[in-house]
Formats: sequence, C-alpha cells, structure tokens
Amino acid sequence: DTQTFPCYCWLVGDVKVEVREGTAKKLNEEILPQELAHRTAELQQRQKTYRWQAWAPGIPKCIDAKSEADLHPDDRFANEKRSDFEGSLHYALLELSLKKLAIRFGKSWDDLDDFKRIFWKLKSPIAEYTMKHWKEDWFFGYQFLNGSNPRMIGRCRILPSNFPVSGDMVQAFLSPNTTLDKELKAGNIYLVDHGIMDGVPANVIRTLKQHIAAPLCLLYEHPDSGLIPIAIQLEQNPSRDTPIFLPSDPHLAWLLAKMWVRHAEFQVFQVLSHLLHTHLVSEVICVATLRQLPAVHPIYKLLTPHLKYTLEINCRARTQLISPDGIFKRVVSTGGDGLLVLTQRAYRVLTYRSLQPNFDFVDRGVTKLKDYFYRDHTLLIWDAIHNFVSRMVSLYYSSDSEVQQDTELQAWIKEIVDEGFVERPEFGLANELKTKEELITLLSVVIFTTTAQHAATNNGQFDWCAWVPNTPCTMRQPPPTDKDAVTMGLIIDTLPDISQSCVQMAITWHLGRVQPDAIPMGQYVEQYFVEPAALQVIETLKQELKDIEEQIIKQNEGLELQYLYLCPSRIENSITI
Ligand code: OYP
Repeated sequence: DTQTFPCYCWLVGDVKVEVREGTAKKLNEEILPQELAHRTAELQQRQKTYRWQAWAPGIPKCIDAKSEADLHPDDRFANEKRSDFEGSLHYALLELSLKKLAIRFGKSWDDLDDFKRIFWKLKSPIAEYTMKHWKEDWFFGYQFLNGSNPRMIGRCRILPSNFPVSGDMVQAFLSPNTTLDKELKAGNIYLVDHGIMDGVPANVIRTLKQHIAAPLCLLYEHPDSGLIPIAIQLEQNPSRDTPIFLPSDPHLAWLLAKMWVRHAEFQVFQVLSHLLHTHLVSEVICVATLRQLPAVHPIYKLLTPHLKYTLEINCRARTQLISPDGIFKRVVSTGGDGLLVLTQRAYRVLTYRSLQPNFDFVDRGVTKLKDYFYRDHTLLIWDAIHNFVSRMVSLYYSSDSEVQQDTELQAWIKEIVDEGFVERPEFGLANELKTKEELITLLSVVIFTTTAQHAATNNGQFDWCAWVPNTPCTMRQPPPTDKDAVTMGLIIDTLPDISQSCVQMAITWHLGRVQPDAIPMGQYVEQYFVEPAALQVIETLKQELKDIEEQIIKQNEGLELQYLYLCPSRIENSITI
C-alpha cells in the first residue's frame, strides 16, 4: 500500500486544490506565477506553524511546543502508534510494579541473584545471555564493540598522564613474550575514557544522594581471548592512593570496578549517543526542513520519510523522560541537573565529522579491531546510503552552481547551522552549500543518523540493560577506594534498588522492543517521489539493502552472540521511538 502526498495544496476561493502527482521541482524550475506564489505562501505558513525553541541553553534547538499536544496534526502519531506507545508503556510499568510488590512481600534484596526475581516475562535471548555471562571479561570487552554504545572505544598509543598504569601491573594479562610498551606501539591497546562524566552533579532521589564516577578503562586485544579489560581507574584526578583495579584483584573488587564503568556507559549511551547524537541532531534537520523547503522540493521529498514522528517522540521525551519530574529524575543518577550538564559538555565538543562513520572509525583508530560488527555493518550501510543520495541528488542537480543557486536550499542550510546548531561555530558544518558533494554528504549523514545510527543505539537497549547489574542506571554508594573492602553487601547497596531496577527494565523494554508499525529502512511506503527515475533510484537502494541483509545474516551464522541491530529489515526509516 502506498499513499501519495500533496505537493501543492492551496485555496481557490473556498476550494482546496491539492496536487498529488507532483514532479519534484526546485524553485528556478517553476514557471507558473501561481505556483511561485504558492511556494512562497506555503513557506510563510510553515514558518508560522513551526518555530524554533531553545529548550535549554547550550544544546541544539528544538521545536517550539510545550508538549506533543501543541504539534500540528500532520506531525502527531497516528492512532495505532499512539495507543501502542501508551499501552506498551503502561503494560511494562504495571508488569514491573507487580514484581515489585511480589518482592516487597518476599525476602530482602541481598544477592546479585535477586535481580532474577524481577527478570521474568520481559525477556530477550541476549538479555538472558547477558545474565549468564555479564561477569566475564571478554563479555565486558565485547560490549564496547557490539553493545548498544559502540562508539566510545579508541586506540591508545600513549597512556594518558592521569592514568598511570605501569607495565608491571598488567604484564600477567598480556600474551607471553610481550610488554605493555610493545603492545601500545603495535596498536593493540585501547582506551575508553568517560572523562566527560567528571564532576557531573549527581541526582538526589527521595532524599538519597546518588553517585557518579568518571572511569578510565584500558583494554587489550589479546590474540586468543579477544578484547579484554586490563586496568580500570574510577577517578580522573587520581591521588596517590587512588586504586587502579586489575583483573587479578579480589573478585568482587574487580567486578564492582567494571560495574562502575558500565554505569558511566549507561549515562553516556542514553544521554549522549542516543538522545543528543540521534534524537536532537535529527530534530534540528526536521525543523529546518519544515520551515525552509516546500513540499515540492526534491530534498523535502527525500528527507521527509526519514523525519516522520521525530517531533512527537522528542516532545514526549522532553515532557516525560528528561523533564524535572520525569523518569530520569526519578531513577537515573544523571537525572535533575546532571543530564543537562552532560549534554552541554558533549554538545560543546560534538563535530559534524564524528557523525560521518567513515571518518569516525579512522579518527578513533579502530579500523583494525577484530569482530567489530557494528563498524563493518555501518560501513556497508553508509555506502548504500551514500550511493542512494548521490544518485538522487544527481537527478535534480547537474552542477555545483545549481546547488549554490538554489536559494531555498541555501536558506535551509543557513537555518540548520545558524539556528539549530547555534553557538557551535566549531561544529564543522558551513552555513552554505557550495558543491553537490557537500550536499550529498550532509543528506547521507541525516539519513544514516535517522536510520542506522539510531537503530544501533536504540534497539539493543533492553538486551544490554535488562539485566540491571550489567548496565546500572544509578549508583547509590560512592566508588570504592579500598580493593579489600568490597563485599557483596556493598555491591547490593551500590546497585539500583528494586524500584529503580524495575523502571530501568520497563523503559528499556518499551523503547527497545520492535515497533509494531515500523516502516523498515528504504521502504518508502508514503510515496513522495513520482518520477520514474527517482523511483528507480529507490529500487536500487532497496536491492543494495537486501544484499547487505544477506551478508549480515551470513556473517552471523554460527555465532553464539549475534549482531543483528543493523539488519536493514530491522532498522526503522526514521526516529519514531
Ligand atoms: C518518552 O510515562 C519516551 O513516564 C520514552 O523517549 C519514555 C517516556 C516518554 C516515559 C513516559 C512515562 C521517548 C525518546 C527518547 C530518547 C532518548 C533517550 C532515551 C533514554 C532512555 C532511558 C531509559 C531510562 C531507564 C531508567
């Protein structure tokens, strides 16, 4: 079932005239005066309907709406989507409050196994696998590559001066006949540095102060065991007796150190990789597109399917998730002021270049890491998107000067940069488009971000967060300073309590589950383009995605832990959740 959308729609007297089968046209291709007039009127109207708002200082701007109820009907969830969203959320929350009750009347929460008592009904195979393997070092390492936050790890050539790991400390974990120095030089040492968390204010939940640490974690690509952690420090500014935790430490001390890294991962993953890098970046494009490109413009037609439902889901996130009394405030350590501080810091260093995966992997020095499926699949999909966009843009722009002369397109990019990404001249995106190539790159970044990158971060969240000790949303005790004093009691007192754990499971299940009304990537169910040449370009994309799907399925055959988040059939065409 395809549905075509009006390209033109205007009033003649009292009669609404809609032109559905419109060929995409740039401004300079319009000849009829009434069409030109319509184009201007449409944009004037849209600029009244869609206005920018700074929800908070120092982060990208968003749509001016107090809640989703203020949005234009065209941008609201369809009924089925809305009732499914609200129904699933209530189902999950109810399910978990029952568990909570059951536990309250049972024995107290005193062992890691007790998390099993809320681990029923809402389950997934990877979540169950996580429950069985989360303590293992290889599994901890694996998640930096193929978990739901696969963009943090970077090669380490020189140890940071605030992380004084010595060769002696880690010698026992390296393969025989090598040294830390040699492995640093050989490029087999990697670092995950959560320095951005340092000093982020911690939430206070029902009068109890929560805790935040900013860990550093050194990893080694072992020729036999794969990527494994070899040293962890929980503070950025160590004093003389700040411990460096090692795999040879007392078992519970090493386990708790890893949990602190995973707690930082939860925050960086949800607030930065997920919310800032995908939801908020895409919203900027969405608002600028609605304000500056008429519906008949080819770039409007190209992008609109990738921006569907993003305004509403982001409004819901602002009113219910990250609001002063939202889910974050109620159960997450960065709730309250923390998440804004964190987002502002990350926005200050966000670059356009880092949103381009082909550069990102090179810049992080991770092109050679083994079994980095996220990287391999990302690059396949990035190429398919880039080819698709190149073909599409070439249908409508035959030269760089046509790009330069498209005044609507130039108003669009200016608004993206000067309004949406305001306050960030070093972001690295110019406020004019000089070449076709620049346009192609930008559109590829948008489509990649709204499809594959969102899927890679969003869709695994239940798998990796449902077993709460593996990715805790908050920590209720400060980080340990004495390796010998870590007990199971301290671990349980540190991890989220029953009720926080239940909410973590409910929300990650709600967001991570397959969306029943999902439109898969590249399936343009709502037909904006009508020209045969454009439709052919879409067909080619679909074919390329099908080939990628087959490659991914094949590559996963026989793997105990499969990486399927970037199967094109499982990627949504826009950010709708
Ligand atoms: C909106 O009833 C959204 O409280 C999700 O988020 C959940 C609600 C509202 C809650 C409604 C209610 C949509 C879109 C997004 C995003 C990016 C950040 C996601 C962070 C998820 C954090 C999970 C928290 C677990 C404790």
